[in-house]
Amino acid sequence: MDDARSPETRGVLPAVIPVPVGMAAVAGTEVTLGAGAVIAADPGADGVAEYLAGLLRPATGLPFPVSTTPPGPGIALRLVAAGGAEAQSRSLGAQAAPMVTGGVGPTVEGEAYELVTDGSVVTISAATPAGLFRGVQTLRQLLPATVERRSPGEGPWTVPGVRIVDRPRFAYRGVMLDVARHFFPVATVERFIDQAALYKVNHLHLHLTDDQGWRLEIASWPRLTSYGAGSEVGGGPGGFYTQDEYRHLVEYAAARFITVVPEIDLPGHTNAALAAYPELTRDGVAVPRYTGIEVGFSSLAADNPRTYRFLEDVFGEVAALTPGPYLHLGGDEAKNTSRGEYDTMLARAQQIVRGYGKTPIGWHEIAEGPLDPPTVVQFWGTSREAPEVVAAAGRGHRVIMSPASLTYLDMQYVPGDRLGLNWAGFIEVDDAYGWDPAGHLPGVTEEHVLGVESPLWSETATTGADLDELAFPRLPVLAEVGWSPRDARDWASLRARLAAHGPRWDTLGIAYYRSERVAWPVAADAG
Ligand code: TNX
Repeated sequence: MDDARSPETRGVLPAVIPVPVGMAAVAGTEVTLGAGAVIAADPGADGVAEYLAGLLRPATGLPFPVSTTPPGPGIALRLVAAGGAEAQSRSLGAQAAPMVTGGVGPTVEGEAYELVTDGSVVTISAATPAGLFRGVQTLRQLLPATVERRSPGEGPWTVPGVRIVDRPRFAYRGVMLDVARHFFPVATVERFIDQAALYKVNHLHLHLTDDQGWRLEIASWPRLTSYGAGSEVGGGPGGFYTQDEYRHLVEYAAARFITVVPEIDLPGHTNAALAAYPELTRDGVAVPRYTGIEVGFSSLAADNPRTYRFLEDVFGEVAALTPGPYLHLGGDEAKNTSRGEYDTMLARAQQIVRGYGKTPIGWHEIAEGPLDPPTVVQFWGTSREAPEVVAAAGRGHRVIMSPASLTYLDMQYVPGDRLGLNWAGFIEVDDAYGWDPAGHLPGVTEEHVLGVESPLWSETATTGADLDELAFPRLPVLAEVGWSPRDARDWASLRARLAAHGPRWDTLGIAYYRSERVAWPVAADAG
C-alpha cells in the first residue's frame, strides 16, 4: 500500500464513482438490509423501485417487497417538489440549469438527489424519477460488491452511515458505441447500457452507419440492410437491428434514464449506403462493399436529387423511432466532398432533422460550414486549438467535448496492447482523468459545454469482452469528469475508488483492463 492514501482508502468514505458533490460519514446511522426490508416508493417512483428490487433480490435472496409510503425499515424512494429537496436548496445552491438548446433534453436539476441513512431506513429523495435512479446507482455502490451477484451470496447487506447530496456538473454525459465497423448484437448493447447506467451516464450515442456497414433497418430503403449490412471490418458477416430491435434498445436505455442518440453519418462514411444504392453515387455506378479501416473516400452527391429523398426518408424513419431530442448527422472526415457540396448537404440535413422536430448534432467539422442555431457541435480533435469550434460556441452553439487524445475509448492504454488504435496517442487511466471539459479549448467555457462523451470506435473490437477491456476502467473515469465538480476530483482518491470497484466488475463479469496505474485487489469470486 502506498502512503498517499485518500480518506476512501482508509475506509472513512465509501468508494462512489462519480464522486458525489457532497458526502459525509454519519456515525451510528448505518442500515443493514435484512429479511424485513421493504422498498417504499412515492407515487411515480414505482418504476425505479422495481428496478432496484430487481437489482437487490438475486444476490440477497431477500424479497424486497415494493410498497407505497409510509416507509418501513429498508429503503425509501421519495419524490419531492422540484427545488424543494433540502439538499438542492440548502447545500447545492440555486445555480441555473444549463438548458439544452432547442430540445427537451435533461437539466442538471432533474438528476439531483439526496441519500441519507438513519439507522433503519436509507432514504433517497429527488425531484424526478431520473434523480432517484441516479441515487439508486449510488446506493448500489454503497453495498458490498457481492450485491452484483445473480445468485444468493453472503451478507451482511450493510449501507454505511452517510449523508450524500449530489447532482451532475454537465447535463450531457455520453458514451458512443460504433456498431458499424463491427456489429454488436442486442444483448451486447444491453450489457453496455447497464454498465453505463452504473456510472450515471445519461446518453448512448449509437454510430449506426459507416463505410463498412449500415446497421438500422429503414423500411423505405430496404437494401440498406438487406445488402448494406452484410459487411464489417475484416470481412465478417455484419448485421443490423430491425426497427423492433432498435425500439427495444431505446426502451431498455430509457428504463435506465439513458437517451439514445442515433447517428447517420454523412456525407462521408457512406460507402455501405452507396454500395446498396448505386443511384446515390456520383456517376450512378455501383461500388463494392468495404471491409478495410481507411476512411474519407466515400461521399453522397450534393447535385443528386435522390440524395435529399434519401435524407428525408432516413431521418424521417429514425426520428419516428427515436423519442430523444437529438439526431446526429455525422459530418466528419468528408475528404472526398468539395466545400460547396459539403455546405449544401449540411444545410439540407440540418433543415430535414429540424423539420422532424429534432436537434442536430455533428462532429466538429460541421463548425466550418453553415450551422443552424440549435445545432450541437461535438469536438473530437487532438489539439487544444479549434478556432471554428470556439467561434461556433461564441455564436451560441453548445459543445460536446470528446477530445480524441483523452476520451477515445478505442485508443490503446499503452504500446503493445492487444486492442485499440493509437492515432490519437495512448490513453492511460489517469490521462483520461487529467483534464477539464471547460477551458480545454480556450474560449469554450463551462456555459458552452453541454457535456462530455466517450466514443468507442470498433475497428479492433469484435466481442463484448473487447468492449469491456476498452471501456473499463476509462468509462467510469470519464463519467466522473462529466458528473463531478472540478474541485471534488482527485486522482489519488479516484485511483483508490477504481481499485475498490475491481471486485464489483469481477462479479459483474466485466473483463476490465488491469492498468498498472491502479493497485487492483486480487480477483473476487464471480457470481
Ligand atoms: C476517427 S472520430 C473517426 C472514426 C474512426 C476513429 C478511430 C471521428 C469523428 N472519426 O471514423 O473510427 O477515428 O479512432
